[in-house]
Amino acid sequence: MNAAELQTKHFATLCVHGAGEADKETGALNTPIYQSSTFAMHTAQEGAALFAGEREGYVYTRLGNPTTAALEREIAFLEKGEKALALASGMAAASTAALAVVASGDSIVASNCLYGGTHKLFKDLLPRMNIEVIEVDATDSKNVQKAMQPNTKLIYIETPANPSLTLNDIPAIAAIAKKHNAKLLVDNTFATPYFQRPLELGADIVLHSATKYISGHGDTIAGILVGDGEFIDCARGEILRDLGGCISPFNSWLLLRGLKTLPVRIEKHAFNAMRLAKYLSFHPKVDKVYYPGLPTHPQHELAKTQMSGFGGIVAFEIKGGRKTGERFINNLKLMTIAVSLGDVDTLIQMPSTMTHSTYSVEELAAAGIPEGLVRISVGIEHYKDLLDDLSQALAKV
Ligand code: LCS
Repeated sequence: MNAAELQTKHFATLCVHGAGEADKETGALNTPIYQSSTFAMHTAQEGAALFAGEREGYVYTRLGNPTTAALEREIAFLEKGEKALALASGMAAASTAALAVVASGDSIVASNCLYGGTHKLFKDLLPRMNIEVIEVDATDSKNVQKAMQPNTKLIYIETPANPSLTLNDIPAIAAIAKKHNAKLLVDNTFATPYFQRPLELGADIVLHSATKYISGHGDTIAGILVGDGEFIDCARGEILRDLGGCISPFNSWLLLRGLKTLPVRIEKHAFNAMRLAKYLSFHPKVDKVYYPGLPTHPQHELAKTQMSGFGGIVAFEIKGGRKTGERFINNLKLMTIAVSLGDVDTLIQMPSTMTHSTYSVEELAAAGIPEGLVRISVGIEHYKDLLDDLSQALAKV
């Protein structure tokens, strides 16, 4: 089936069938791993034409690779974008995207609740390059509007956000970006294109830490950007080319494999997450549960309009705060204490001292991340075994 016909099919079918292209030479249904750093040229003139951009083709894997290109075609297809760029990590994607859009003297308006690594990039490295980052509570789009400056070129949000699970209104913020001639980037790591497609909602750029649900198995670090041709060509040709954060062909292949099972995995993650969220919300030792699928979530209505499911991450506050939270975590038997998320295994951690330890006490408070918050990346085990583990560990605190 060709790509145009496939576009009329359901998302799960698109994931399995990819962008509709079997290997032209061999018919191999799975894209081979082109584990080659360089590509032979037939003549010196061909090499010159490739470097001059007068001819298309592979030159060197930092600049492009057939396995990576298959991944990029597929993710662009799933996110409904023109082009995609795969990179070595989500952070390589974040820094590459920022530098493709802003330069010294420009500013970025960003959500004040982002993955701790992205927050650090915005707080430390970009300001050293004379790029100002203004962080606001983007759960209220009016704060984004108020923060916009004449030199603002990029709005950067994460929805649902890590780890507070707060949402940002993508269409409303896209309208602000458009009015100010800025680009809107949405980190779509938590939702995946299965539950949310920001480009269809007006965003300009989508970012993934593909380390998470796209890989799905906890065996790869990778990042992806999706956007229009001009942006992706700039990100590849002017930023990745110089900074060098390219993905390996093997990791691209792992992501291609991961994408095939994304729909079944994410459905199961979300099914399990809802059960854990409900259980925790009735538990006497739990103060508050953060999950966009619960009607008590302050943006549950927004979640229903811009997402088609609520994802696999649940956070909660245990009565007694950080010390009790630590004791609870230490008593778990099945869940693994680990950062990262989106793996088939359930992973649990405390953002304030781990993934978001780059935040100051004041920044944690502004971002709505209590010191004792516990974040669970709910895996695809049987949910009853996960509930049993929560129950026995909560009984011990
Ligand atoms: N964006 C989000 C939403 C993330 O959660 C992460 C990593 C990144 C970007 C960066 O991606 P990476 O370079 O790690 O592929 N989040 C992590 C987390 O919550 N625990 O460990 C890493």
